[in-house]
Amino acid sequence: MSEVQLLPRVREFLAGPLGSFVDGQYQVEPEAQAFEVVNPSDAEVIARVAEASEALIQRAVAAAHASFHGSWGATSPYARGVALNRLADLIEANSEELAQLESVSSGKSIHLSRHLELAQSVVFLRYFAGWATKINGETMTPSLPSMHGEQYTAFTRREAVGVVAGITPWNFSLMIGVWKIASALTCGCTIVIKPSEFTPLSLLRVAELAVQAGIPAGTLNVVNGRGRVGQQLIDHPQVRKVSFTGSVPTGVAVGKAAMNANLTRVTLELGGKNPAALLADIDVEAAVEGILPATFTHQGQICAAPERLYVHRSKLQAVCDALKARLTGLRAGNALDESAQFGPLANKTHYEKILGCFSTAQARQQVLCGARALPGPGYFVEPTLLLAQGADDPFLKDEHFGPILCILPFDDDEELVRLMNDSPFGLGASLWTNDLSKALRLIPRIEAGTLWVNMHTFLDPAVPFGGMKGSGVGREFGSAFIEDYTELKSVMIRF
Ligand code: TXE
Repeated sequence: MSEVQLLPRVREFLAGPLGSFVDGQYQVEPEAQAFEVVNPSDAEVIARVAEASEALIQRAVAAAHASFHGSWGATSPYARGVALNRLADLIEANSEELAQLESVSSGKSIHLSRHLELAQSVVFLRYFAGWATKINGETMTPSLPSMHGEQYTAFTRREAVGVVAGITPWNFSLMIGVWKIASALTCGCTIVIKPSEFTPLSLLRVAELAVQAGIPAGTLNVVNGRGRVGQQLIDHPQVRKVSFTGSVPTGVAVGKAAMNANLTRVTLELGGKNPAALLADIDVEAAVEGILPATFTHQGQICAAPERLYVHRSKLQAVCDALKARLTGLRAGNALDESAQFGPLANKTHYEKILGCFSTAQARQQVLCGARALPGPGYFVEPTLLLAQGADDPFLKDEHFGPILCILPFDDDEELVRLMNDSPFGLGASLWTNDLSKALRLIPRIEAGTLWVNMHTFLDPAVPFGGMKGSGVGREFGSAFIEDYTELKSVMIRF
């Protein structure tokens, strides 16, 4: 077992004191209530973080508002791009420290923290930095009748919405936070971001690096705490937009609160119940090779990951055998253990939820493999395969957000489309086939914001991402994000 040793500066950071990062500096209110950060790999408390008071939240929004109407608002698009690229460089230069902070608080393997979360955060930042000088309006010629020889012209302007409240979940706290920070700042907005109380650490360091990158104090603020802090952010009259990523129930509550707070703009990236479909012509080994990491990376705690697997009946047995063979015997280990093949669930609450799912599956006798807790002080469970007991099986309906894949056979394409769309969610879906014509005919019929073919779960900054139906409102990435962080102003001129 080769466990990575924490860097001295990581140990020093964890020792605190820790709280929030507001107006260019750490702010730890001595009288504040502190909450504990637990390492999911061994259930040990690794840090204590002071929860932001309402007064500190007010100061954070005031600082963001001042920077929006001051230094950041006066920063040219080119200079915004330069600053974001400098932040990307600093995150890259400090990536090992940030990766360790993510792994000890979220249970993500150190490989995943390094090579996906940190590496991709830098890629996303540089992508968004490139947009800073390309956020434009259009000119148009009105067809108004000229009564006395007058003429008309018109144009649109894309104007930054203002102070953004970002609220993020615990699964990829740094990367999802960076998505919101980069989107907001490249458009000229400023941001107050509230990480999940389970993973409050890495974004504090990102805020500190932003100051080193020359991003003016108050432009990027981090306030830590539980849902109450998020709620107070949304209610603040100077918050013009909320960008939320998290569960469906919380997302609905956030959306309602935003509407009640003077119709604050809101984008919601919520959960899903993502289907993957293996068609009759698949190569079983190749398809299993793709489905396994898509489903079980980060112990299934990825919103876009497949939780339902529809397999053509002719391939069902071969697929089940191949999946079981690959999953049985994976070596679970500490998130800092570079040789571990499987890590812990992110927190005790989620661990207990997943154990409840296992009990249900065992009682229904649908377990093909796994469905047990693993020994050890941390929150470890077995990767699990279930056989659905019909199309209405609850494991095909409810999001569990864990290492559980539920399999159901299908016989023809019409049945497959019905099964894949039979869900209140519509975040992602995938088709696995070598029949391009069939894939292209099925793509328009599947209700999902992202449709992967012979792949699943991968994201790219150039490709918009977001949910249909109950999986969210709005899109991130690509050029789609601009709509959500700017107001479109129309100007008409008579001359
Ligand atoms: O979410 P929660 P979690 C989803 C995933 C899973 C969930 C896991 O499907 O369901 O996120 O993350 C704050 N007002 N996605 O458990 O509980 C809370 O403090 C304002 C989908 O963290 O919803 C935390 O910071 N804020 C996603 C954040 O909301 C409130 C990708 C999320 O908490 C609040 C990743 C309130 N009333 C995970 N209550 C995607 N689609 O991209 C809580 N919070």
